[in-house]
Amino acid sequence: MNRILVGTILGVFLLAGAHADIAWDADLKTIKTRKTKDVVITLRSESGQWTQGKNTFVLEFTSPSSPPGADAGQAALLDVGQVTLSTVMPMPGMAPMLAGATLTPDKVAGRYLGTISFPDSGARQVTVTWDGPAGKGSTRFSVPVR
Ligand SMILES: [Cu+2]
Repeated sequence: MNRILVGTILGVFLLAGAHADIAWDADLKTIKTRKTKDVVITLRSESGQWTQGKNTFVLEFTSPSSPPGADAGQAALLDVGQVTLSTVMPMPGMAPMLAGATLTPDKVAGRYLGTISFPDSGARQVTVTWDGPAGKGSTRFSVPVR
């Protein structure tokens, strides 16, 4: 491959990457914010809600001492290391429905890209755990699936 072609391909990748970052920061709506004494967890997605089927989302950990309303400004993000997100839907008279998210750390510590699938709608009990340089903990909260 000649140099110009390689340069062009790299350029296209870089542009695509930059565009994706802008889309995230600007266009994501908050699904849920959960504040604990150690961290503030913010769940965000393009639509601002989880729906039946496959969902992509962003999970961010920030410091509780950040200014109110500060979204994931890099300075406020906390490096919480290993993170899991699991959900359960209690169903009367039946085994609870379980679904776990696949989480991938973003380039910036404290932000994770997630996917999760829900076979039906209804409220989910969500458990998030973290274990890293900024401490270790877990919290539970409820999120509706539309
Ligand atoms: Cu269910």
